[in-house]
Amino acid sequence: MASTAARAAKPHLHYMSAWFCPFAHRATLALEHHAEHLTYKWYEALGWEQRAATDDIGVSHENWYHYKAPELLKHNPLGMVPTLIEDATYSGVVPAGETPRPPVRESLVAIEFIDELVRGGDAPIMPSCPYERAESRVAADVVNKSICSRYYHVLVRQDESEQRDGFEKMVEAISSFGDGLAGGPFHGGRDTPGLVDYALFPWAHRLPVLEFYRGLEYTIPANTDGLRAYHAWLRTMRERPAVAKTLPDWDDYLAHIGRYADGSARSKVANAVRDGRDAHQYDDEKDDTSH
Ligand SMILES: N[C@@H](CCC(=O)N[C@@H](CS)C(=O)NCC(=O)O)C(=O)O
Repeated sequence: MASTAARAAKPHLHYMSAWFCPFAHRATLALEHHAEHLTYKWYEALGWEQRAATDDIGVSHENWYHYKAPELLKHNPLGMVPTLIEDATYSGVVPAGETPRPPVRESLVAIEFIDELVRGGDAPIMPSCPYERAESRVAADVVNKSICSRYYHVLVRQDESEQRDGFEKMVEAISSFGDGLAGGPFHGGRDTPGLVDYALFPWAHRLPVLEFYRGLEYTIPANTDGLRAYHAWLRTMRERPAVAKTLPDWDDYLAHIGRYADGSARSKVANAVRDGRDAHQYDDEKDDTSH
């Protein structure tokens, strides 16, 4: 009985993350959103090293993951962050009669999982209505494919016309997201951030990277109602204390993402985009960086 009670207490998670990773940032936002209702331990689980170029990519080097934390690989052999592991499973002290629980992976799933784990806490991330939940999931998927994936397209593809085309399509999608704020402050007209806001924010925050690496003509414009609403949303999101504390150091991030901007990064996402696919179309085997 005592051990069952321990599992039901305030959840404690082991969080495989990486400071630069916008996918992991989604999980961090959800964890901080519900920080009063759970605790977590952060593991910096990925590291990069420079190697000689294997393709003609215009630079003499490539950047590969040389390090994946043993804890990450033990619990998620795919070696992807974010990965969340429950405390009992991580420590191997699973209550008698119970079984270890599977790791939680995939950033959009992680947001929903964290919300469910604390039963929505004081301000649920997911709507209570099943129809609205379904709609949120579809909207988050649209944001992921039409905005987040295009960030990698503009960075990793080295052909200027491809970069421009990806950027223009991304701006259209951002304008649609702004329309979906429906008067705001958050997606769907909500008072507190939900799945779609957290799905997009890590990339929205990072988009000024494009101005730095591609030029001022890659600034997100404010020439439609939707885009103006988007900019207001972004300011509101950044000002929330639970969001502000999750932001990576900007100079460090700029240096990190330079690997994507010169096409030299070799991650699953970067490999897919180098190969001409969208970032969300990476293949866990074909694009794996460990071989
Ligand atoms: N679809 C995954 C993508 C996560 C992802 O690409 N994470 C990167 C770090 S930003 C990673 O773990 N890469 C390891 C690799 O490519 O081997 C999600 O949404 O969680």
